Amino acid sequence: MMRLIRDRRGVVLLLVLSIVSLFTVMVVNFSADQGLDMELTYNFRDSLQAQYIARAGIEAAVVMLANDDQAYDSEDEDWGAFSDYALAASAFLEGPVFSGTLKDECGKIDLNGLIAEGEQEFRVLQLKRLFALLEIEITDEELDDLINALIDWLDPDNETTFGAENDYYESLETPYLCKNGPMDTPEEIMLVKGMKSEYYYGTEQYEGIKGYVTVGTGGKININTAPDVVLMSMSELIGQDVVDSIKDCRPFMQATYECIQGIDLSDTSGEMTWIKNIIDIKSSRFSADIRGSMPSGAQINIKAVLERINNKAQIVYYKIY
Ligand SMILES: [Ca+2]
Ligand SMILES: [Ca+2]
Repeated sequence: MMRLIRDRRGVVLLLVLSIVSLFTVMVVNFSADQGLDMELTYNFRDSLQAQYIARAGIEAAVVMLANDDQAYDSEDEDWGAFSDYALAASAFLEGPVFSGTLKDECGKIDLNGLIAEGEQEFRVLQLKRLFALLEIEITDEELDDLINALIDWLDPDNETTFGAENDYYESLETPYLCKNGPMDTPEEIMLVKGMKSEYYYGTEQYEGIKGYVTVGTGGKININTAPDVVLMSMSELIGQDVVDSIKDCRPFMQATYECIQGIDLSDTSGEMTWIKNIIDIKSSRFSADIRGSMPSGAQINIKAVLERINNKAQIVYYKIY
């Protein structure tokens, strides 16, 4: 127990050090120049400071991931309790606060995987099952058309049989080019022919795919963090009983799955080989959603996607909102 407490203190200290170094850079002194509206200056200063403190929170997440045990990734690790550590670390800042969450992206379906060689058949079925599990209101024909258009959006060529390529996108009222490459963010799917915002964001009747899809993970699914519907989307053979068994076995600290009941992973069928190939216990991409707040009430949010390769974590992109 003492060991645990000391370890936790270590994490908090690590976060504090990483943010203080950034935070000190931002204590800009605005001199009260004649004719300057002081209130406006203070507002500007506060929102700038809030932005820096949010950015410092992102840096703290980067440091946390770099120091994490990379043999496996599970929400029972320190990064899964990022929000608690963020609050503890903020206590050292005497005024400014950063708060937010650090979440795994590798428990989601990588949309770019749809054109993975040799796996397309399984990945198309996986996406179809996701729509069905979420009970999204779309006909089989509409879903086929959407997936064909998505494949064309991703594949490098400009030829199509059932989907949509440049000819279609250039004919739109506001024309744009077909991507013909991997998507940079999952929201990009909104540009694809046949996609509707309710499929992504959901409605009052059903949940959209937003929380279950991602890009850039390489297509593996971390079964330590994957939500129920993502686990079930992998195969018809994975029902609620298998999902419950997987959750009972968590955390998987090694890539051995004997603990899972309800499916026979020693089976050599194509379906089971696909499942064995897609499941993983590690993550390489995470998303941090951090808010920086100043005592004056000024607040800035930053959402960042972080990538970790070997012992290095870095920001892939971030947006301020
Ligand atoms: Ca880990
Ligand atoms: Ca194409």
